Amino acid sequence: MTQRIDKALIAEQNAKLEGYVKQDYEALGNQLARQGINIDDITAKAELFQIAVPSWGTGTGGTRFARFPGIGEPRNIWEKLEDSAVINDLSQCTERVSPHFPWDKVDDFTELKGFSDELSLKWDSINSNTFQDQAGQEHSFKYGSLSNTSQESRDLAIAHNLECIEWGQALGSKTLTVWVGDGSNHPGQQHFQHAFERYLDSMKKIYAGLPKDWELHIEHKMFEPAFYSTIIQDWGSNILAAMELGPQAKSLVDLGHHAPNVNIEMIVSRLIQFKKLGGFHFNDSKYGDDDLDSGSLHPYQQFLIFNELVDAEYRNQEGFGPNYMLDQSHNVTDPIESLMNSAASVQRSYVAALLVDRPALTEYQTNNDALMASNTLKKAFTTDVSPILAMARLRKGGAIDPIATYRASGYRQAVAEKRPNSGGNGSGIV
Ligand code: PSV
Ligand code: MN
Repeated sequence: MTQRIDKALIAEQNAKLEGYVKQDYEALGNQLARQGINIDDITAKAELFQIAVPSWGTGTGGTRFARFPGIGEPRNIWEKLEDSAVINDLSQCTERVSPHFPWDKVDDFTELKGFSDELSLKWDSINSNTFQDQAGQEHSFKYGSLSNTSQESRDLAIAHNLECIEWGQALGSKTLTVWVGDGSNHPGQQHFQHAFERYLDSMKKIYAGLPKDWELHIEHKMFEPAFYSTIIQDWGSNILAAMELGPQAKSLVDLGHHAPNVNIEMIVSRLIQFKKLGGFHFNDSKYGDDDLDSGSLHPYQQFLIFNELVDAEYRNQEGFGPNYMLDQSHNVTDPIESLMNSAASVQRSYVAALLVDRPALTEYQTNNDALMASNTLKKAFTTDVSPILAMARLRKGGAIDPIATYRASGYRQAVAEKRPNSGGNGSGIV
């Protein structure tokens, strides 16, 4: 039987905190009213906010060195969905799950869709995987997939992306995200232009198979697994490829995939301007693609990205509507807890960005008042919007305190009994 969090437990836990939340909400409401902001308008927007959970994020991650599996890890997509339902039941902002194929491949996609419907979950972008060989694979991806010098390997990679679209259609998804590990490890190993031409040629074949109401998201990454050059290493190559393919192709920004200190919010602005912002993979990082929990290290950067996104929403920017998703690796925490925390952290950045006084900011920018422009952003960022987030969850039937309620439910221990340790403690990055 599907393991769920009892609604009565959520209500019981909420009852302990509801009085305090209402007091804090009222106090914040008064504070915002002085700025001409109606708190209920902001809460209504917070209630609409959605960020997808990556199916692979529900398992414990690892590094190149080792992986230390947690108890009760999901062993297949059915169990990953079970965990995702718990995350959404408590957080009320993660109704979509993003699958990764062939990791999540099943024999019967209609059955899978039926199960996700039962759990009130929907499907986000489909992620293809041509960065590793599958058992018995005839033509290897060792030297690349969509840009491989071998036509046979390229054809295999193209065919896989096309089957991903088919499976996605069965699930009701509308986006294919392509991230490839193609690149080189030695200077001179690869002819940059020819490799990029082969990549574009393959992508054109995938684009041709895209249904009219779908988008193709291209994800760039600076390095890893290739350590010298990567075919789509930055947003420059990314947008070039997206422009070459056509309007249904857009760029996806994974926060961990840039060089240190890169101004990601400015990249976001550029992509918005040219109608090429497809979506995000949120995570945080200190050194590279660390896949730390979103907002755990650079909450101001996350807020500044949302400042651009809310600004685009505010200006009704044409062609704007990116997908939001988490993509992080939980090596030392319970993935369910990390995903709930991270979803709330991203939602917090969104809500705080809604508080920015945009007419005032425009005025300061026009008058070159750098200090006050910066203070306008800081004022919104430093406002503690926790009561809005808690109220949004409460109004939607979620948990005021998702982590405490989750811990009180004993869910992890309960599933641990049904899901014996997979024993998969070899290395592996997810
Ligand atoms: C690559 O590092 C990445 O960010 C891509 O989104 C992959 O699909 C995902 O991680 C899987 O591990
Ligand atoms: Mn990613």
